[in-house]
Amino acid sequence: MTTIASSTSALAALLHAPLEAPPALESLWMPFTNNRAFKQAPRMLVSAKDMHYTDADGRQVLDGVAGLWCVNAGHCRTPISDAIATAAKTLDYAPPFQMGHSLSFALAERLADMLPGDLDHVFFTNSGSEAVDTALKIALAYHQARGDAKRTRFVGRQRGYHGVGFGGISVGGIPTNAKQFASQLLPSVDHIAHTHDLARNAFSKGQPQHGAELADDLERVITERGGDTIAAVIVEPVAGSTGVLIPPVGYLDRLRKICDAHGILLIFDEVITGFGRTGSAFGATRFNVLPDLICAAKGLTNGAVPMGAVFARHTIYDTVVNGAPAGIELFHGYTYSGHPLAAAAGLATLDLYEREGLFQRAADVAPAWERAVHALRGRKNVIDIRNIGLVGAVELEPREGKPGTRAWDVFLECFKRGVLVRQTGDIIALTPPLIIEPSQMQEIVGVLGEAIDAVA
Ligand code: PXG
Repeated sequence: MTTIASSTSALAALLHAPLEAPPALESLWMPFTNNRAFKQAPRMLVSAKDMHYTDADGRQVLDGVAGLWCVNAGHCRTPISDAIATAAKTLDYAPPFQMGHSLSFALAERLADMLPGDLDHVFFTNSGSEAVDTALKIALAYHQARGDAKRTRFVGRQRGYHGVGFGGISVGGIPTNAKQFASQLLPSVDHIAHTHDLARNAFSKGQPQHGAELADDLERVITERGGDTIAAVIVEPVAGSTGVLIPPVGYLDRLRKICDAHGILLIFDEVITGFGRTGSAFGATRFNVLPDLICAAKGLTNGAVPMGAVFARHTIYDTVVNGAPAGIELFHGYTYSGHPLAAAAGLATLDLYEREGLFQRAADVAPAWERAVHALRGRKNVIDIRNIGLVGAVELEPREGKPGTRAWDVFLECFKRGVLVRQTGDIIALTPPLIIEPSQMQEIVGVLGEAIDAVA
């Protein structure tokens, strides 16, 4: 039976449906989820405010992961909700092709003002995955516009996550994400070594000391393929999804230098590192390395409306757009590029970040965060702890023959005890909203410690 939930009260009733009368779960095909297990034992959220979710049992759950690395200013912030409501009532939708509206232009200008160096043009998408595929296309278009069309290859990195488009899974370095689709990946992609090195860097605080030389793996690909065939290298400044891999001191600078020496564009995928996560506006500003293109999403709208973006250096826009013959310069775009609700959310979000000084706040509380997460050192099965800005990760010894199951059980234990964390492999990732209080850091780490102890 289908219930049409369209009135505000019907929507509210659905959201708050107690577990005794849950909606039927079968029809929804859930993303990146074990559907069968979830539908046997669902974990349903009904509302959120600031640092907490409320679940279907009415329990308060402390959000240790900012939703999914996106709710940087905390949940249901009134200025953002109000901005979205105003846009929805004033300009619900405007076509982005050959038409404009002031919100998307204003947001682009605002972003250009806060971006480092000459990154000063913004192309809007609706997700991080779309931002990645857009950046790859812009890289190809740029070289073509320069009359260097033989630069068609891309280089990604092992353990990179760049979303789920065909471009993103091709440059990404997660074999399980590509396996089902291996027959149709992009044809000209190489991967350089990742930087995770527990033998040398276990329990590093902030950037690990060892591993700058791993950037030289790019030289291997250049020797093999020819530097003049490579369009772009794409990396996350801090790899998030594969378990918080923090760049060794000097690594990103070295990557930049090698790219410069060979005319290769450097793309930073900042979908998680953007908007304050590392204690600075972007990873590029935190690590003081200027990429040619930045992919963003998540914190751009505080997660409240889907939106992604690519930020481009001046010369890239200038070459592709001003160098083109009259007519459309880039054959790319989305029906919802710069959607009014998303742009309104973005403007309100950037205001809130600025008004509350949240990027600086993340930097200010980072030492307390570091102390809190590293206090878990010495617990059973903990083989590494690492942190940067308001990101933390606790890596566990995998169970023999059952990788990932130990951290999964820890995730479940934490949720049972009222804290939401994120599991990836045998790593627990922590990325709380930037408004977190010291007592809440203690609560997250305390519960995580109990959960680790409770799980064999
Ligand atoms: N790039 C990076 C670096 C990401 O982290 C994407 C691209 C794709 O964004 P969209 O909006 O298309 O999902 C992401 C997404 C996790 C987790 O648990 C992280 C992401 C998505 C799902 C789970 O770490 N990041």
